[in-house]
Amino acid sequence: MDIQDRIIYNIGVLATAEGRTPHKGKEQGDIKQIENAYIAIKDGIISKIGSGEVDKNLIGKNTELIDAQGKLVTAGLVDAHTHLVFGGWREHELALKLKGVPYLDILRQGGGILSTVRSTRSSSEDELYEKTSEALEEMLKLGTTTCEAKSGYGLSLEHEIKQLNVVKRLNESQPIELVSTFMAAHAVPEEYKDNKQGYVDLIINDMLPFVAENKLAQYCDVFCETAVFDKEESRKILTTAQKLNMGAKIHADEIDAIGGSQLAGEIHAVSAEHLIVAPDEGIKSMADGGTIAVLLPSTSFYLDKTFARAREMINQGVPVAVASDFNPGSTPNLSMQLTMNIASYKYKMTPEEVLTAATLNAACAIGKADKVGTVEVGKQADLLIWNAPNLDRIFYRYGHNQVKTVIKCGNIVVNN
Ligand code: IZC
Ligand code: ZN
Repeated sequence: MDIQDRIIYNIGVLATAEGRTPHKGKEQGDIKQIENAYIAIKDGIISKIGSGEVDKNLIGKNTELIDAQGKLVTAGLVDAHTHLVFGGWREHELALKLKGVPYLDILRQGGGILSTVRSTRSSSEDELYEKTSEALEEMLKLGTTTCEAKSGYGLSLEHEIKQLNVVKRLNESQPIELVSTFMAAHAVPEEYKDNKQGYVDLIINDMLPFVAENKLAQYCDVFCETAVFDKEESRKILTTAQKLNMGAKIHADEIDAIGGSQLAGEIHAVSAEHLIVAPDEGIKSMADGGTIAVLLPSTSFYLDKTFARAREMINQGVPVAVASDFNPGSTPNLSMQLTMNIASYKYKMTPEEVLTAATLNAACAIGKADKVGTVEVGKQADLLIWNAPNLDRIFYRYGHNQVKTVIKCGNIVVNN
């Protein structure tokens, strides 16, 4: 084998899922752990994984040797659900929330998502770009190396495109790899308040064809929820997107179970997300339809809701991913580490199951598992060196940043 660009050696434990397809059931917790490991990297790709002494033939005078100091190494974290690009914040809603005003009531009163729509519409593309860059910088320090980003605060062709353009520009200008999801069906905009059908038609006839033709997003998502979009409206939008070669995602059963998880399975959606109150039929439908459950534990925590029935989903053969859901309303949290901690404590998922959920299964949910989500020869060298000696430690401790070094495509991009 040739001389390598970089070799990470003295890895205490290398912990990773394996493969390119979602892991479900018992496989959800199948993690390979190699002690005293090393990883060789050539042209940004993992070229060799070994244990013990590094093979001398791999080391040339230009090979950079990185000492992992006996620490844990995993794949970079994949955040499969964020509302990344938005204007303003909504801290004024905290007092209402603490008084017990429900999330959907705030939205019905023209606040919530609609308040962020007003701030996003009045922000320029450059302002959104700057604000989003700051969030991404934080996320990178916390170990996120790949991230999905939904539009849905524009709610008109012009402003949705503005959000999608921000993601496109950021994909080229900073290390975190971004995957775009078009989500004009996030709320009914104020100007269509009395004409929801007109807005659904606008999405189907004008927005979706434009977004697909200009390759502005790989996925389409709908907020299938009481007083937002019902099951049949969601079906129309998502099946139109599928015909335009976009993958379907759905915000399902976050607050009320109105058929979102059943629909996800019926149309073979790539993922259904939230699922806080998913009924048995919905879980079965997802298992039958090959849909990944993208669970958002920090949202349950922040909205003071119950937690999705992750164990039941795993038992029923639904692959589980976890994501931050970073957004200015229902969870202004961008840390995948906090998300993973809450997933473990509240879903009762093991560290191994959560690692799969935050890497391989998350990568599958956004169509990136051929390149990222595991530490294997042939995959991109997206790696984290943790400030911890083993996998259990990063779940046992919580609340501070436990990532020490972030490597994206073979390059060190963060040294905390
Ligand atoms: O801005 O409130 N649930 N969409 C669906 C959200 C939460 C984001 C928000
Ligand atoms: Zn969301």
